[in-house]
Amino acid sequence: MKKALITGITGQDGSYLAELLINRGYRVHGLVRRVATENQDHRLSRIKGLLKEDLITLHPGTLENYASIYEVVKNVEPDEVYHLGAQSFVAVSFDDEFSTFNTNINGTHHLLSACRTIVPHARFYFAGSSEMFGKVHESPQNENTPFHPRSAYGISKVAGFDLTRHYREREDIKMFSCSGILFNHESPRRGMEFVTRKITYTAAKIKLGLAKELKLGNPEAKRDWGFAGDYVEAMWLMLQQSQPDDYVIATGETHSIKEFVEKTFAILKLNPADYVTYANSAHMRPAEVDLLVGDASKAKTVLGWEPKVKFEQLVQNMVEADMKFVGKNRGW
Ligand code: NDP
Ligand code: GDR
Repeated sequence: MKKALITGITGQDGSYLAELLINRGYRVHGLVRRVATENQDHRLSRIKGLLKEDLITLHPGTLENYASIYEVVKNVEPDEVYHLGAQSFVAVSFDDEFSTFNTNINGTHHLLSACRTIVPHARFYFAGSSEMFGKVHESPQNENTPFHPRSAYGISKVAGFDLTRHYREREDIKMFSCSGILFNHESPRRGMEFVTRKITYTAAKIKLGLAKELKLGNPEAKRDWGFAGDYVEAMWLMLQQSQPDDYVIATGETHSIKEFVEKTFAILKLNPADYVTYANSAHMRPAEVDLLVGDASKAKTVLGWEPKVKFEQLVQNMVEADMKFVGKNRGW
């Protein structure tokens, strides 16, 4: 039985990826921060079902600490490593550059270095991001588009991407290490701080009479939004190829924040003008990425990957899930 190690297993992507790997017959191990185990209903909520059925093994550790990463890799001896753990909120990276770099750059270096020493033949996936394109040099963006990050988060992902490629290209290491350059992907399991989930969750609360307003930042920012369940499949496919490489994963469609709001409120038969305000200073970014849209034709040709869920369906699924979620937790 193949063994996979996932960092970031408690997050949105980690939970979908764990399910996919279990279904494909892997024994799945996950790195978790000790604090996550203190309250099972909070940080472990996305993988609660898997834990109950004893389908995954959790290992305490933090990305910032080489010794703890080394121990986990030594104990698991994984065949495949999916490095998803990160300070993943772009907005926070403007306020806290240091911990973003520490977790995202050092964390990636620690894991690559431990794998190189203990399991040099393991296959390694790094969670790169469309934020690496930042102030885009062309549209749509593909694997050859130059990087121009606009946040500490974006800079940290460029560093992680370069480290991953370096470990692949160094003649004395030659690791099977790949980066996915993933554009935004969402789901009912998306963290509440990200704009899509903030919109669907708050709109559901408004519909059920539990909230009165939704305050947002830049309405004109555009994103290429896909479904997380589709995107974790691409991660797995990258590690099943005969050669390691990097791939853009995207839908090729772009929509503004305002469009996402309008679609959500239309589904709920509400008028957004009655509830939504924009340009709230707390949610504006000091450097914005205005138009991100990906060209995933390499992934289609080489991996045979295509997104199944597109914008309209994604919004519909998230709204329906949040109506159930808010309804169930009424009074929170
Ligand atoms: P989430 O924010 O949902 O999950 C982040 C995960 O990282 C959590 O499990 C979190 O653990 C873990 N983590 C954070 N800091 C540390 C640390 N110091 N040590 C160990 N673990 C840590 O992210 P997503 O699932 O959405 O994204 C997965 C990865 O893909 C991230 O690297 C993200 O940057 C990247 N990405 C995401 C995209 C998206 O649209 N979702 C697009 C492109 C890239 P805890 O539960 O303890 O906080
Ligand atoms: P992003 O996602 O920064 O693209 O990073 P987020 O949902 O936070 O922002 C998307 C866009 O929405 C605008 N926006 C707001 N954003 C938030 N969070 N809250 C608001 O109230 C709000 N109002 C407007 C933002 O300015 C931005 O333009 C996500 C993360 O998953 C990263 O880890 C990942 O690498 C990238 O996607 C690709």
